[in-house]
Amino acid sequence: MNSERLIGSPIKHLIKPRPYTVIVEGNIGSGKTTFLNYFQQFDDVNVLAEPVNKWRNCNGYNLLEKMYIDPKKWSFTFQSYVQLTILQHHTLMTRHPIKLMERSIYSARNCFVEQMARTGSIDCCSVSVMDEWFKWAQESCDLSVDLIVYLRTSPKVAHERTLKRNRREEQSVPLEYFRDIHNLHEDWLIHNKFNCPAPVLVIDADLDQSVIQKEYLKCKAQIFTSKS
Ligand code: DGT
Repeated sequence: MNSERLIGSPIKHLIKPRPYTVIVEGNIGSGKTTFLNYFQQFDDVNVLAEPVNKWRNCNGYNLLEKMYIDPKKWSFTFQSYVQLTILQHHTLMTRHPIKLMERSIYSARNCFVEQMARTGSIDCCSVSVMDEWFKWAQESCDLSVDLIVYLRTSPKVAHERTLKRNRREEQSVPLEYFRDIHNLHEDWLIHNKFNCPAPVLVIDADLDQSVIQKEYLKCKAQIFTSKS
């Protein structure tokens, strides 16, 4: 291809047809990782776990920890990095017919940035900058999604599971924060208060590990049927 013709071309015109794309959403501790792990066994599925380890080590800086310790100072920096690393997943090419992603640029904006804005951890100017990046990304890249799997938990269950798993940075995150993040997921995925990029499949993720496998099977059936 003539390289001159690439100048100024939106990235999305250079991208090959994308796979059937599923994003897995839900509160912190709702069981997204377990859900993704279940799908690792299928050859047709490319599973992209959330880049939380990158957020804990960005060239030696633990941005997740900084954000929780001093949200006013670090929220913008943290969210900028979240947005970058999640965009990398959205735009990642794959030979697999199905791409399964943990979280998305949509939950980063509608749930986390929104919570920060409402509680004053991030100022309006910073939100505007995030939104300009968001708009540019939507116009320039193919961020389409075919299905959203919502692992719906009560905030209390999500909070208890998070305490139990003992990720150091999250130990002092209060139940109130889980309520805020839960309510924003509900506003987005159940009450349609924000733009929702795909149909939503809701799973009762309060269910115990021993029972939830049946829910995974239903979900698997829907994903594999829809993609063909
Ligand atoms: P799981 O498997 O459902 O327990 O999922 P987690 O809790 O490992 O993953 P997730 O995405 O709910 O959260 C990882 C950590 O990163 C958690 O402390 C919340 C935080 N986090 C994730 N995405 C964002 C974001 O866009 N902004 C903010 N402020 N925090 C985020």
